[in-house]
Amino acid sequence: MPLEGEYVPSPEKWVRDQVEVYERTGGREANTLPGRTEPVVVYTTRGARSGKIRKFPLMRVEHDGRYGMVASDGGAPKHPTWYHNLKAHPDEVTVQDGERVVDGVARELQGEERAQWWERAVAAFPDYADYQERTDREIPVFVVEPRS
Ligand code: F42
Repeated sequence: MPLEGEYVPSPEKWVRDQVEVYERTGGREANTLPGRTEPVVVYTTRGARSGKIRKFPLMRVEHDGRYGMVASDGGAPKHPTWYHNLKAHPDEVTVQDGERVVDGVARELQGEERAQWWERAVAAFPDYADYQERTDREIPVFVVEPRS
């Protein structure tokens, strides 16, 4: 079930355009990071304060039907806003992977489990390792598990 509420597109034009084309074409277009070959998926979450619907692409980190979300924001000094939104509403997340849309529950990972998903993330998108070098914060990683 899609999340209900008012959708507010990202203030970043490249992000909102990618979401719009990806959703419109079922992931046949706008399905990589611009200028790269690695695939993306599109997440839908709820704003922590506004309660409004937020959508954004992340690199596709998939394993056995579960999805890893890496809050790298290119190695920025602060966590992206969606990190806080997801912590506030972990049970309101969908992931669109091509034409497949999965309702899930997100969980921030720690320790061994984070290390395992971090390895998968870097295998999917090697630049994550450079992003970690650029910032003092430990880049958060979530797993999204489909609702049964
Ligand atoms: N970002 C990543 O972190 N990791 C990736 O792997 C990644 C890949 C990627 C691929 C393609 C692409 O187009 C973008 C990609 N990005 C990736 C960028 C990602 O999509 C996000 O744009 C980025 O992580 C920044 O996330 P952000 O949530 O900080 O976005 C900002 C620009 C934003 O949307 N700000 C809104 C605003 O209006 O300022 C936030 C609004 C919001 O969520 N408000 C909350 C609410 O309740 O509604 C309250 C906020 C509060 O202050 O409490």
